[in-house]
Amino acid sequence: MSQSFLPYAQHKLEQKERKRVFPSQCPFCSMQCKMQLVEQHVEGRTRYQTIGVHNPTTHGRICMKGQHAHQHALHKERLNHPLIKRDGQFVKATWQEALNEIKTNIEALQLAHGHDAISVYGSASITNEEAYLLGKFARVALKTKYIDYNGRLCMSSAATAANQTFGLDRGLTFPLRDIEHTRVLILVGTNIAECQPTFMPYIEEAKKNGAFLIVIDPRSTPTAKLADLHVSLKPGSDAALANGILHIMLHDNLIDEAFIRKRTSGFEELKEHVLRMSLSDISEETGVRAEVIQKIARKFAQEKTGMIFTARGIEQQIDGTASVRNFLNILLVTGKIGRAGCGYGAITGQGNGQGAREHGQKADQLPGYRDITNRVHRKEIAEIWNIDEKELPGKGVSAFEMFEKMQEGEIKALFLMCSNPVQSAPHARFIQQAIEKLSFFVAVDLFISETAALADVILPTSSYLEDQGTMTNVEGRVTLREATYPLKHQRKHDWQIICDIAAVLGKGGYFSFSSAEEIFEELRAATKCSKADYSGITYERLRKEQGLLWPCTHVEDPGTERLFEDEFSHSDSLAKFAVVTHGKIVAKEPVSQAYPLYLTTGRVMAHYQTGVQTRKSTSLVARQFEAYAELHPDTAKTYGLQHGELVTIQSKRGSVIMRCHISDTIRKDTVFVPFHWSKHQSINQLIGEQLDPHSKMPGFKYCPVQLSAYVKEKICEKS
Ligand SMILES: Nc1nc2c(c(=O)[nH]1)N[C@H]1C(S)=C(S)[C@@H](COP(=O)(O)OP(=O)(O)OC[C@H]3O[C@@H](n4cnc5c(=O)[nH]c(N)nc54)[C@H](O)[C@@H]3O)O[C@H]1N2
Ligand SMILES: Nc1nc2c(c(=O)[nH]1)N[C@H]1C(S)=C(S)[C@@H](COP(=O)(O)OP(=O)(O)OC[C@H]3O[C@@H](n4cnc5c(=O)[nH]c(N)nc54)[C@H](O)[C@@H]3O)O[C@H]1N2
Ligand code: SF4
Ligand SMILES: [Mo]
Repeated sequence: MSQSFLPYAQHKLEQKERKRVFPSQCPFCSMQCKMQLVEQHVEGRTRYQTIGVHNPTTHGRICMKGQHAHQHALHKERLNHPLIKRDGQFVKATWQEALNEIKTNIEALQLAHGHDAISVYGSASITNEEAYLLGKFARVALKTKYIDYNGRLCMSSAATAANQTFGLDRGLTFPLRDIEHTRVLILVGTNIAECQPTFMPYIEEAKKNGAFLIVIDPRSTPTAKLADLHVSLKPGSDAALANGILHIMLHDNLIDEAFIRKRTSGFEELKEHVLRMSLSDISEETGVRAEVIQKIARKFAQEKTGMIFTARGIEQQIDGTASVRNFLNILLVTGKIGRAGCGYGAITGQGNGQGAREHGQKADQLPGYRDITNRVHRKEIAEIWNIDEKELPGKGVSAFEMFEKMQEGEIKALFLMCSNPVQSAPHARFIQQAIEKLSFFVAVDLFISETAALADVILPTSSYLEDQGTMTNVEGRVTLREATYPLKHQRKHDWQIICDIAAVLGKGGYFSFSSAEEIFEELRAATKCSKADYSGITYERLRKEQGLLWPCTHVEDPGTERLFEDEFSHSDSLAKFAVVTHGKIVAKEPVSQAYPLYLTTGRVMAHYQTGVQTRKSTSLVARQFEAYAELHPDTAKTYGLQHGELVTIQSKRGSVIMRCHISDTIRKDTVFVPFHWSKHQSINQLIGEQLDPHSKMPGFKYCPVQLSAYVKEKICEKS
């Protein structure tokens, strides 16, 4: 019987039954927009629609990426079962076979070369529960010191700077709604309009209330277009610019002396240092006119309230930590932190960019921001994990340094969860070679990414639609991602995979969890009395209260919206000024005749990270299907390039080929390329291996390059 002949009531019932609604949160950025996937069967076809759901951070808004996220999660190329590589080809395997393969290889390698022969590389796109468990897995099941994660390439400079200046690292020191009440906003190297689109209404509201918006970026991005003052500085010159601003503030006495006296230390050294600087030198170094530097300083100092936001533009530099600290100096000299309408915001990037850096995935860290070299902290965690403190390994090395150890042969195996370093880490060719040298490599992913393709075993995991857990969003708000879409085929959650491997390695007793909530309960205990205290947070409270901002120390604690109102987190309660001698922090590769332009890299609205997910989405690919090089019209003219023509971009390490996108939105000395595409468009082939000495962040936003029109004959010559 065809549907149209069904009795009306039954017909309605079937229609209703055929509509299913699945709650989740977007798998992409740190806004963690709450959403629902609506699955509807209409006339024999299944239709999907993603709709926003009200919540205190994004109020039901979603952007184009969130709207189309299901397209990758439901894509036919999603991995359905474990794969094992045999004679260079992946073959379908059962979990038993895959787990046996892992057990045999790990045990043999550790027997021959010690525990540290195995490394773990994690992610800030997994849940808090999984980030916590991965850290425990490395230390308790594998007993290796080598664990780090992709957040090292993301927020490590901001985190290090905040720790050094304030003694604590929580992305935003205030709740988002405070933004509406500020008088002046400085955004440094952050393109919120494309990278956290549902954040923008907060800034728009502030502007409506009269706030003055300053955007510091070498490009006139959609964010910069909203600015009252767009400062198009030379890439990599943020530390110098901040010194210029400080120079004027101190020279003109535009400072909050009472705040400096009561709440900070190290001011005299800073004053002496910045007063010695010459504004004309700084203007030359930054490419920013002295009057503009003066305007920023005066505007920010003279308004009653102000906020500074940073993101990867200033942070992904080999002097990123010092550069951020210098902007924090500006907040401190003007006394603009710890009260309403004021503060610092490091805009987190990945969905769990905040939480995943708190619970032990970093080389030197134990849960709750505990220090793995601190005896007391080690004891506290050893007790929770029911092991002897002496069994805990020591400090490892940062993400890029782990690849160096693979290349050197010290690390023999890699367990990779939720990252694609062959495309996202600097000096991509080196990364690929380092991975190829491994004796054994396991990747856990949704797809066969560029990196997973090199693995010996790939394990199929669940997505944001299926995997429940907590995610700490841009605000520092811990949210509960409900996820009820059925787990299909042979896929398992990341946390189940960790538990299963621990079990075959004989450590199942430490990993006997049967739900994410059970892991969260252990995480609560493990973070109790730590800097990032989650002990007052429960799943029940998260459901009822729609998220809680940490620290949250007991079940009656409403959470902490604004930090540093009375004291900073250093033992003396004071914030620390830093003397930043720009230009002398590290020796950067200079632009030269051979490599005369600055390359800077970043993102476009429609794609996410290495593009493994968004390149599977037809709607997003339709908006942007390939990489491009953004060039100023005068630069294009110098190199004889037309809009849409192919250009070769070359650095000391490699070259890429892509189309020119000619636009006056960029400085004449700068080229911008997004990093979402692979192979000959993978821009990280060009980026250098130098790291920030404090945060170990690579310089993704600064690389001297040469351009040339791509000539087809070149191929012919070779062939
Ligand atoms: N659409 C989209 N959204 C995303 C992501 C994505 O991949 N796609 N990824 C998420 C993640 S993980 C992150 S970390 C965030 C990143 O968010 P953002 O940091 O905002 O994004 P980027 O494009 O990397 O860089 C920001 C800006 O820095 C500018 N910039 C480059 N060099 C310099 C410099 O030397 N100084 C200054 N002041 N600015 C400079 C660039 O022109 C760019 O506009 O976005 C998150 N959201
Ligand atoms: N040139 C340049 N390079 C950069 C940057 C830049 O601005 N410029 N930005 C850097 C920054 S900020 C970041 S954060 C990094 C990001 O770098 P990556 O972490 O390498 O990037 P992603 O594309 O997010 O990789 C995530 C992988 O995990 C898979 N995945 C998705 N969800 C899950 C899950 O739930 N579980 C598991 N197991 N797998 C999953 C995806 O399919 C994908 O293969 O890139 C950095 N690299
Ligand atoms: S990409 Fe970010 S802003 Fe867009 S829907 Fe997802 S979480 Fe929200
Ligand atoms: Mo990131």
